[in-house]
Amino acid sequence: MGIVNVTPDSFSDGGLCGSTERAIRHAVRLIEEGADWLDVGGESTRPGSTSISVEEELRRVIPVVEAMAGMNVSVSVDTSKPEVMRASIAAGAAMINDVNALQAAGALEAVAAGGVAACLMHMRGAPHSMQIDPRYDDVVAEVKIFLQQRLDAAQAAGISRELLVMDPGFGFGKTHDHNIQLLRHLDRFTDLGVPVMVGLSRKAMLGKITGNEVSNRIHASIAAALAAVARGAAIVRVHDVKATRDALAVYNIIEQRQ
Ligand code: YH5
Repeated sequence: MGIVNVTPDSFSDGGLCGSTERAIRHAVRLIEEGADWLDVGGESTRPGSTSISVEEELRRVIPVVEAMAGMNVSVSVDTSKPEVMRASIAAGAAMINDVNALQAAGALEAVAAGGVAACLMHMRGAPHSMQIDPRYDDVVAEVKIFLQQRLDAAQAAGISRELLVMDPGFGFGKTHDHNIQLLRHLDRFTDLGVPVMVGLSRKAMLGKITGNEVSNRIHASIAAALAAVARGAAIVRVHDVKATRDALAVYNIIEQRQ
């Protein structure tokens, strides 16, 4: 799954024409690199970030989702807002990727009514404060219980289990050690019976290990993606689609999986 961020162009007048065009060009490139899915997001959920309005998020995301219709890719939309979920589904999205695991009022209903897939991610706290001293007794067990509860809630709301994906949420309210524990023990999530997705690409934990800035984390990201797939991850959400595909092609042949 290739990442398509739609955030305002800091070089232009703050209008969205430039950033829409840039996002669409980037999406086309990721399709050419072999992405099966594109994850389109208009709101930054990086640590410390603050939220944007529904109207602003719709203005950023919907033109890009519409442009992807008819291209050879499935579209996921990274949002926590039910209004954005509904509009994205109407525009052709096949999955809602929610870092808030459909906990907003009306979110479960929006996905259920749309009949699309959903990725439920674990986050402790909210983006503006989640990295302030996160604590767990047993991070793997606690994240797993949360995801189990959200899967049950989604099913109870009428979303078929076949349409659900889960994600432990690397970097979302976790220390470096929590992130390492989650990746090391990722195989413990597979018995919940839904595909596991991971987002490790270019994240701070890779910077901490290698000492590299975000612009130079591609090799570390590949290593993390392979480690996740080796432990049962079915979907890897990445910036560098071609490099990840090449690495997985080699890995999968060795593991006799293709
Ligand atoms: C995720 O893990 N992450 S947005 C900080 C970085 C690099 C990347 C430079 N949406 C996930 O990608 N959805 C995001 O440091 C996500 N899983 C799912 N399902 C954060 C992001 C990033 C943040």
